[in-house]
Amino acid sequence: MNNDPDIRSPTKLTRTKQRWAREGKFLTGRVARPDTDRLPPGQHVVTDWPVLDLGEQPLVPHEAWSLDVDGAVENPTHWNWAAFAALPQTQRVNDIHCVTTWSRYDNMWEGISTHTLLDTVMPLPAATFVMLHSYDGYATNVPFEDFAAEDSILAHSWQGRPLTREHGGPLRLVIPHLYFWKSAKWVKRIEFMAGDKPGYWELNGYHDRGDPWTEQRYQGD
Ligand SMILES: Nc1nc2c(c(=O)[nH]1)N[C@H]1C(S)=C(S)[C@@H](COP(=O)(O)O)O[C@H]1N2
Ligand SMILES: [Mo]
Repeated sequence: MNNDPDIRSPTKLTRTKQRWAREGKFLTGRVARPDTDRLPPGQHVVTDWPVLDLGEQPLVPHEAWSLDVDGAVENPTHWNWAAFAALPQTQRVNDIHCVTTWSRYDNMWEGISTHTLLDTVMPLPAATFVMLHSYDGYATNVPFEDFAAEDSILAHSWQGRPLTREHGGPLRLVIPHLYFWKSAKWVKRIEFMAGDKPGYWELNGYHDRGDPWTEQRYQGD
């Protein structure tokens, strides 16, 4: 007979792991939770706004800009800037967390909520993941639920001013509850997928989902 409690009682082990997950007992061993803490484990606050990308910052004037939304949707849609900017506008204020350990509080975004986009393109039930494609060749994948989350926004403005080119203007995605590499700058195409596929950083060692609260920094975390 095996008296190892973990083997004898797998449900107890599972419960313990779930409790650790709830309490945020992860890589750093620090406890941080989104409902009681503001800073995820291993992060520090900055007041400037660092620029991170692959080194190419595409210049996309409004006249040359367009957005295609396709894949597993009922209503594939192509927008030019005027049509996209005419969609209902929303604001979000949130904190962003980069995997390189900086976090920036109280960013005010203005743009189109992902809900508004979803209302138009009507994703099929098969659409479980979303790939963001950008003008610089960057791509990143996110689960459908994260893309559709209440805090996600396709932003054209930050702190009341148009998003600068270096930060992804004319339009970037912001999914504040995931590490910032998921927030694609210079978005040009949004592809709804019937399964998961890695994007640029996900192919290069980063975690597939990237939840800062559980320190999903790298593959295997
Ligand atoms: N198109 C595109 N989007 C991108 C990137 C990129 O290289 N290209 N880098 C990502 C990474 S790693 C981070 S941390 C954030 C940085 O955004 P910022 O430069 O506005 O701070 O953008 C993300 N979105
Ligand atoms: Mo990043």
